[in-house]
Parts: sequence; C-alpha cells; structure tokens
Amino acid sequence: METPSQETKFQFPNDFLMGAAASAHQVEGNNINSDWWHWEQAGKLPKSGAACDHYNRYPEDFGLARSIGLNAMRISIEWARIEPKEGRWDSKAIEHYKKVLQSMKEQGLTRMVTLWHWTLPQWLADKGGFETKEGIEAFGRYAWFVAQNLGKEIDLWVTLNEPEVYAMASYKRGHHPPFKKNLLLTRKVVDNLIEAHKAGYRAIKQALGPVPIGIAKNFAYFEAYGKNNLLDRLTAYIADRIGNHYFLQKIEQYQDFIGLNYYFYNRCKFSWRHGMDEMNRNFTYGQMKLDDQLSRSDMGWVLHPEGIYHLLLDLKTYKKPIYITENGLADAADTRRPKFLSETLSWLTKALDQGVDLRGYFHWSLTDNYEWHDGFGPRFGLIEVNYATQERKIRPSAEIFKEIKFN
Ligand code: IFM
Repeated sequence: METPSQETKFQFPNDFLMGAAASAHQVEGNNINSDWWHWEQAGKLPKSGAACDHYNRYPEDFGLARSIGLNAMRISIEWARIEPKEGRWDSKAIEHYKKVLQSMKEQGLTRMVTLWHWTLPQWLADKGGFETKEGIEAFGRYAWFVAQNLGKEIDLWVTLNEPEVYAMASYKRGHHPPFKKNLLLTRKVVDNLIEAHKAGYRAIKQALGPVPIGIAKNFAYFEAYGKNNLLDRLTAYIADRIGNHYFLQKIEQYQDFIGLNYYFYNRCKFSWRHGMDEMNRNFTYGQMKLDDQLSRSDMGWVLHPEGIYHLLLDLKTYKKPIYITENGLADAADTRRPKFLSETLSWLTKALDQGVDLRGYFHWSLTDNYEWHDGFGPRFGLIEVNYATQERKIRPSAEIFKEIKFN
C-alpha cells in the first residue's frame, strides 16, 4: 500500500495527544529497592546506575519535551519507591511524584501514568511476584494507594506495560528477572497479570470514579508470507489472535481505552515448528520470514510503519478509544528515525480518516535510556543523552513534531 499523500499527513485533531513515553527504571536512576537493581548488583544484568538522572532532571526533560512540540508524556511510577517494604508506603516518594506530575502540568503536558513497567519491589520479588495470587493482591493495594494519593494529578491511567512481553522475557526466555524458563509458569504469570490488571482497575475506579484506564499492550503486525497460501494465512491469523487479542479479550470489560505498543512486523510462513522467533521476541506459530532488504533498527528489528495502520483498523472492532502508548526505534545515528516518524504519522492520519478513534501517539522514547538487558547501547531517544555528563541534545528527527498542525 502507498504511503498517504504529503499534504494531509501531519494534520491531527485539536485535542490529539502528541507525546513521548518513558519508564521509571529506564530513566530515573538509583532504583535501589527494585528486583532489577538487585540483579544488576549481582552481576546478572548491566548496571542502570544513575541512568538519565531523570529523578532529578525531570523539569529539564519535560521542558525539552515541550520545546520540541509535544503536548503529552507517558511516564511510570516506581512501585519499589512507593512501597519499598511490604505495607510501608513512602511519603517522600509520593511527594516526589506529586512534584513530577505538577511539573508536567506546568509544562502543558497531559499526564499518562503507568503503574507497573516491569520492575518489582524486591520484597515482592522474594515472594514470587506475579507467580502468586499475593502479587495480584499487592498490585491492587498499590494501585489503590497511588489513586488515593496521586489521583488528582493523573489524566490517563495505564495499569501494566506489555504484560506478555514481561512474562516471555522473565519466564520463557529467562533473560529478565527472575530468569526462569518454564512454559507453565509463563502461562500462569500471564493469567495472574490479567487478574492484577482487573484488581488495579477496580481499585482505581473505587478510589476515583470514572477516570480513563487501560494497559499498554504489545502488538505485532502479522502478515502471511505467501499472500495466497492458505496455511501461511492461517498461521498469521493464529499468531494475531494469540499475540494481539488474547489478553485484550480477557480484560475487555475492564478497560476504557486500548494502549497500543507497536514495534514488530512478522511475516508468517507455515511450518511444523512452534515457538519463539528469536529476533522479534514474539511468540507465535510457524516460522517468521523477514526479508533482508527491509530496513532495520540498530537492534535488527524490522521497520514497518504501515503495520500500525492495519493494527489500528483491526482494533476498531473493540469500539474503544485507542492511544499509541509506544512506538519507536533504536537509531543512534538518527538516519532512519526521520523517515520512520514521517511515515508513521502519515499512517496515523490515514487511520483517523478511516474513522479509527485514535486519541494520541506516544513515541518511545523521549530520551535515550536503559534498554533492560541490552543496557545503555540502544538509542531510542528523540533526545540524545551523554551518560558521562548527563547532557541532553535534541536529535534532528525530533523537529518533525513542530510541523504537526492541530485543528
Ligand atoms: O524499552 C522498551 C520498553 O520498556 C517497553 N517497550 C519496548 C521498549 C523498547 O524495547
């Protein structure tokens, strides 16, 4: 399909949220009561250390977001800071996040807040985290506490970030804490995260009434390798149902909007192999065939902006507002990001033209950050960070947001 025409490509509705996303552990630094920190000190993971020192530099970062033309930010609150010991709620952490959220507001940024973006307080990790029912209850209590104490400062709520990616990375592939490789446990953790989301949803609604709540869900665009090959089509269909719709359907009655994280394009070729595609981290049936001539990010991920359009059209069936809660690429040289952004924004306007109830786009990420087990190597930021000096430098690609017209 052709990229939509140039004239219309950057027109968005007046109230459209154009933002960037980040998560606490990846940018704040010194998240010392978390399971990640624990494993980093044990030498199992790259050390996050001071990360981007966003914990102290948040006013500067939000100012930069505003200066490149953004009107919204998605951040996460760190559970390990709010509840460093079981049942001990840290009022200083609450005060800190209050200031962070107020600073966003002062900058004119709409505030989308994620409650859990993969890190656990160490005390909960010691008890088995989301392997257990206790994890679900603990999350409900945490959500209630945040709603009670920070609720007035939050515009849009995201309970969980990419729950299935978490389960796969931590329990199937075993390269994230707690480094397990157990398919049954993977399944159990996914089911417990479904329940955790519901517990969080109920708690927030109970505390605050009708505020908008969703999750940030990982989606991939699955296409049949042979467009006329029935088995390839069936493979793509099954991959889509499991990868994109299973979790969503389980929480359908418990979400006010859909949060779409889009990074992966997979072409599905039928085979008897059933498993994980190593490069694209997606659980699926069949074999992935990725054309080598396709453009890729620094991490080798195929870049396919058009996929976001097809996913958006597909999600129309849920009849819920949609936010792109993450989308981006690692591109240190900033050579592929300009085209990627331009095409992505164009596909979004096309989806809007097709009547998709799309309310916002959050690019991953505002600044370079700690990319989990890949450490500080991959550069996802609209803003470059010099980790030695903590100096920020706006990448040229970020200028595109100034070209957007809202009407
Ligand atoms: O950095 C991650 C983020 O934490 C979750 N979504 C994908 C991003 C890029 O890998």
